[in-house]
Amino acid sequence: QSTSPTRRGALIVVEGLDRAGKSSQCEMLRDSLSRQGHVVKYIRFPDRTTPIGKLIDSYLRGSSHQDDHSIHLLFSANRWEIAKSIEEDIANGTTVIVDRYSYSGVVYSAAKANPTLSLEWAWRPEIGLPRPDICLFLSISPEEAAKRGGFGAERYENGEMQTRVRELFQTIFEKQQDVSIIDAGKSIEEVSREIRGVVADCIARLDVAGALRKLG
Ligand code: ADP
Ligand code: 2DT
Ligand code: MG
Repeated sequence: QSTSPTRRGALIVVEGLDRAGKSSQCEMLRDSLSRQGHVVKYIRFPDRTTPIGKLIDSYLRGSSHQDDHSIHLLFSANRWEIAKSIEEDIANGTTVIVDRYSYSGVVYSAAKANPTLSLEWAWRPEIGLPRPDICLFLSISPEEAAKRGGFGAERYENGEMQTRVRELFQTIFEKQQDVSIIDAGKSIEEVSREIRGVVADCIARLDVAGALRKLG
């Protein structure tokens, strides 16, 4: 029987515009880490399966209306309701890959240009959530993303919103630590290779004795 303490998992977040390739890359990363023997979970926000997630889903599909602040707090609450299980998984050695997180949370809300919904206001409810060990920003212009298929029918899926979201992602990631900006305009295979390299470095540098940190 080994008596060495469990090596903690890594918290890996993937962010970017709609059609930047997040979900494709999360799946490829999950498969690649699994093949290397890691225990891996792939989750996404919003998690539309919970009661709060169902309110969010209805809002995104345009079936219900919400005040901008109210829906913002529901997106945040949807992370808080899953935060403890993420922390437990990480502590038990599972690496968790997260498709969208607090960064989408603040930029989509702030992109609405509501005078009382600034980036600073939007960030407050995120403080204290598990802090990613690495955030991969899949950087692509709205024009390049548009070439990957037309807009869907959901709220936010329009050119004007995507352009503002893109600008705000750039604003917040300039100041954020532990962010790796990936050129998402390259081929799926090239992007995947770059991500695997960044994640391997992150896992190698992980302070396995140290607990997961918190967003501040
Ligand atoms: P997201 O989750 O960011 O919205 P997806 O992974 O669902 O993006 O990809 C959106 C579409 O673009 C899919 O049809 C996918 O096959 C395609 N795609 C993803 N990455 C690339 C890439 N690097 N080059 C070209 N097409 C891509
Ligand atoms: P997808 O399920 O296609 O990724 O779209 N969003 C997401 C927010 O406005 N706030 C958040 O906190 C999160 C996680 C981005 C989900 C849409 O919801 C937006 C696109
Ligand atoms: Mg996706």
